[in-house]
Amino acid sequence: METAVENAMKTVMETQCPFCSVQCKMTITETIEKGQSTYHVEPKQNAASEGRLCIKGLNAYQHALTGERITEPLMKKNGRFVPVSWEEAYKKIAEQFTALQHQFGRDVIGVYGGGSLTNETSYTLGKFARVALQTKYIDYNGRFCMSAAATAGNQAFGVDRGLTNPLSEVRKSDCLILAGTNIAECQPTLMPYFRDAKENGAFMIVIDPRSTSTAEMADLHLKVKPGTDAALANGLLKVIVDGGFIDEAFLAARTTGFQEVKEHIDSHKLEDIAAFTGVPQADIEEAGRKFGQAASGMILTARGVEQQTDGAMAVRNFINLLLVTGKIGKPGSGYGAVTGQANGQGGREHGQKADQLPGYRSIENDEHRAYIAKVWGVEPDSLPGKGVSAYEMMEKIHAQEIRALFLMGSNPIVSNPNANFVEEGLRKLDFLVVADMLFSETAQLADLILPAAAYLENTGTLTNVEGRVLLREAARPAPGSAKQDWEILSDIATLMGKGVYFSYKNAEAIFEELRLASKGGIADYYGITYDRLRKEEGIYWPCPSLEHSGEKRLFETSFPKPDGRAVMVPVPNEFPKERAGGEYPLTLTTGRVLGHYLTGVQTHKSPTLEARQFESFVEIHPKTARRLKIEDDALVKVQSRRGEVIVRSKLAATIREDTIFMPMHWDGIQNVNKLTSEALDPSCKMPGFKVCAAKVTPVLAAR
Ligand SMILES: Nc1nc2c(c(=O)[nH]1)N[C@H]1C(S)=C(S)[C@@H](COP(=O)(O)OP(=O)(O)OC[C@H]3O[C@@H](n4cnc5c(=O)[nH]c(N)nc54)[C@H](O)[C@@H]3O)O[C@H]1N2
Ligand SMILES: Nc1nc2c(c(=O)[nH]1)N[C@H]1C(S)=C(S)[C@@H](COP(=O)(O)OP(=O)(O)OC[C@H]3O[C@@H](n4cnc5c(=O)[nH]c(N)nc54)[C@H](O)[C@@H]3O)O[C@H]1N2
Ligand code: SF4
Ligand SMILES: [Mo]
Repeated sequence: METAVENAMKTVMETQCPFCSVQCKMTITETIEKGQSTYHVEPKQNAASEGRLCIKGLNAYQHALTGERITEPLMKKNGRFVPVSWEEAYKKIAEQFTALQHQFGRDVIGVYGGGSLTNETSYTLGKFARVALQTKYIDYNGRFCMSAAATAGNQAFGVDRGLTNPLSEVRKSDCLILAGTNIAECQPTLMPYFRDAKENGAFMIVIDPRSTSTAEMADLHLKVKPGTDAALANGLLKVIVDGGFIDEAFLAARTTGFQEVKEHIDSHKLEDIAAFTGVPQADIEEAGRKFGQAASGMILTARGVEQQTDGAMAVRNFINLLLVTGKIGKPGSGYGAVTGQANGQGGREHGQKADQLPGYRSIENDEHRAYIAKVWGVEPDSLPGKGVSAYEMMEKIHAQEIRALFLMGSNPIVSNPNANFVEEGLRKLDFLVVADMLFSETAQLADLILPAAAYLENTGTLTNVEGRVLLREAARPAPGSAKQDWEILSDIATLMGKGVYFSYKNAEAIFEELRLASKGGIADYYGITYDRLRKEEGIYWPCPSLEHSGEKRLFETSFPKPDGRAVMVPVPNEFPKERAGGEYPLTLTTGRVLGHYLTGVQTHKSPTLEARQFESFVEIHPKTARRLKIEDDALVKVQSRRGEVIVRSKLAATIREDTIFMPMHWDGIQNVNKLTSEALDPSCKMPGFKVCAAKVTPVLAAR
C-alpha cells in the first residue's frame, strides 16, 4: 500500500492548439498529486489570437494526454491488431512496398497526407513520395479544403496566401463581406477583430444559407440558396458597375480583363439573379452599393463558397468584386480565404499536393524540377510527374491501380465524398499503412498502424491563417515508442535504400533544407529560421532574406504575374451541378459545429467536448419539417442518390426552407459523406461538399 505523501509535481507545456488555422498559443500545466494528474490550460499572448482560446483549444489536452493513444506499432494478424516492434513493422513495409512495386510498377503505392502536419513533415512527405518511393501518386486532405481558393488566388493574383493583409487590418476596414465562412464557430478567437470593426463603423455583409452566429452579427445577411454564390457575386458586380462605383484608375493600371467582365455583367438581369440565388433584389442592391461606396473593404470566403464543383470560379468572382472597386493591396482592403486546418496554409505549399514541389513550385515546370532535384541531390528525370487529386486517388484505389496506401494525418473514409465507395476501395487495398496517434475509422482498416507523436510532442513550424509562420516546440516526450512523423518517413526511406537523402537529425535540419528548397519560389521561406521564430512572434512569407521582415500586406504595387497585373475573368451564373428536385427535393449542405473538429477523431476523445454534442443531427426548417411530418429531436433518415444516414432532427427557423444542414464530424451511420457526390470542380478537383440533392423521412411515424 502506498503510504508516503507524494509532493505535487508540475510539468509546464508551452504549445499551440492542434486544431484550426488561427494557431492560438497556450500553456498547459499538468499537476501530478498522489498519482492523479490534473490539467490547467492558460491562453498565451500571440499576434493572431491576442491571448484568446476557444473551447476546442481549452480541451485539446484531453485527447493527447488521456488514454487511447496508440503507443506502439500494431500489425493486423488474423483480423486482429497485435503489438509488434518497429523493426517488424518496418520489415513488413519494406517487403510489401518492394514486392508490389516490383510486380506492378512504382506508381502502385499512393501517399496521402494532411493539413495538420507541420511544414517539416509535409515537406518530407512530398520528398518521401518522389525520392524514396518514386511514385507520382501523392495528395492530401487540403484538396477538400483550400484547393478552390488556391486555384482562384493563383489564377487571379499569381499567388495563394490565405489573407492578403494582416488580421489587424480587419479592424480598419469599412465594409466586410463574409461569404460562406462561419468564423464564430470555426475560428472563434478571431471574432473580436470583426466586433471591433463593427464598433469602428464597418458595414458587415454575411452570405450563408443559414443564420449562423456569424450571420447574427451582420448588418445585412444574404441567405443564399446553396451553390449559387457565383451568380450572387455577378449581381453585386452589376450593382457596382451600373452604379459607377468602379475604380477606373486601378482597373487601368493594375488589372486585365475588365472589359470582358463588364460585357458579361451587362447581359444579366438583377431580377433573374435574385430569383436564382433566392436573395431579394433589394438586398443585392444594398450589398453592392455599400461595398462599392465604402472607402475600404475586405472579402473573406471559406468553404461555403469554395466546396462546390464551381468553387474556384465562384471565388474568382468575389475577387472580381475586389478588383473592380480597387479594394486590394491597401490598408483595410484585401482578400482572405479563411484557411481551415492548423497548417492548412503551409501544408499546401511544400509538396504534398499532386502537382507541386516545395516553395509552391510546379512539378510540371522543368526549371522548378531542376532546382528541387539539385537541392535534393537527385537527377531531375528521376522525379515522377504529376499525380491525381485526393478523391481521384480513391478512384484509382477502387480500380486497383493503386494497391498500397501510406496515410499520414487524415481519415479519408469519413472525410472523402461518396464515402461508401471510398470505404469499398480502401478495403480492397493489398496493404494499408496508417501513421496516427489515435484509432481513426480508417486506421481500423489498416494492415499496419504506426504510432505518431501528437502536437505536444512534436517540434515543427505551422503557417497560420494569415501566412505567418510559427514555431511549435515539443513540450513533452511522446508516449510509448511513438515517433515524430518525419522520423517515420526517414526510417522507411532508409529501408528503401534512400537513407542518404533523409539523414535529418531533427526537425530544424529539415527546415534548413526547406528554406533552401523554397528559396526563390512563390512561398519563399528562405529568410525564416528557428532562431528568428523564437524571437519574433511569427514571420509572414514571402521572406526572401534573413534581413527581410516578411511581407505583411501583399500587392501594394503589383501582382506576381508576368505583366504585374491581376486577371479578371467573366464567371457564368450557373454551372452544371446536382440540383434538388423530383425524388430528392431538398438541398443538403454540410459543415461544422463549434465543439468538434473535422472527422472528430480527436474531439470525440475529449469528454468535455463530447458531452456538449455526442451525436450528429440534421438541421431543418420547422415549416419543411411539418410538411414531412418530422418532429423535433426525432430519428430521421436522410437519403441521396449515393446512400443514406440516420440522425436526429433539429428544427431551426434559421435555415432556408429548401435547405437542410448536417455536420461532418461523425462516422458510420451518421457519416454525411455517405450522401455527398463524387463530382469534382474541373479546375481544382474540389468536391461539391456543400450541395447535394436529398430527401428526409421520419424513421418512426410521428405521434
Ligand atoms: N469548430 C470547428 N472549427 C473548425 C473546423 C471544425 O471542424 N470545427 N475545421 C477547420 C477547417 S479544416 C476548415 S476548412 C474551416 C471551415 O470553416 P467554414 O468554411 O467557415 O465552415 P463550414 O461550416 O464548413 O462552412 C461555412 C458556412 O458555409 C455555409 N454554406 C453552406 N453552403 C453554402 C453556400 O452554397 N454558399 C455560402 N455562401 N455558404 C454556404 C454553411 O451554412 C456554413 O455556415 O474550419 C476550421 N475550423
Ligand atoms: N461533407 C463534408 N466533408 C468534408 C468537409 C465538409 O465541409 N463537408 N470538409 C473537408 C475539409 S475542409 C477537410 S480539411 C477534410 C479533413 O478531413 P480529414 O483529413 O479526415 O481530417 P481529420 O478528421 O482531422 O483527420 C486527421 C487524422 O490525422 C490524425 N492526426 C492529427 N494530427 C496528426 C499528426 O500530426 N500526425 C499524424 N500522423 N496524424 C495526425 C488525427 O488523429 C486524425 O485521425 O474533410 C473534408 N470533408
Ligand atoms: S480551435 Fe482555433 S480558435 Fe480555437 S483555440 Fe484552437 S486554434 Fe484557437
Ligand atoms: Mo478544411
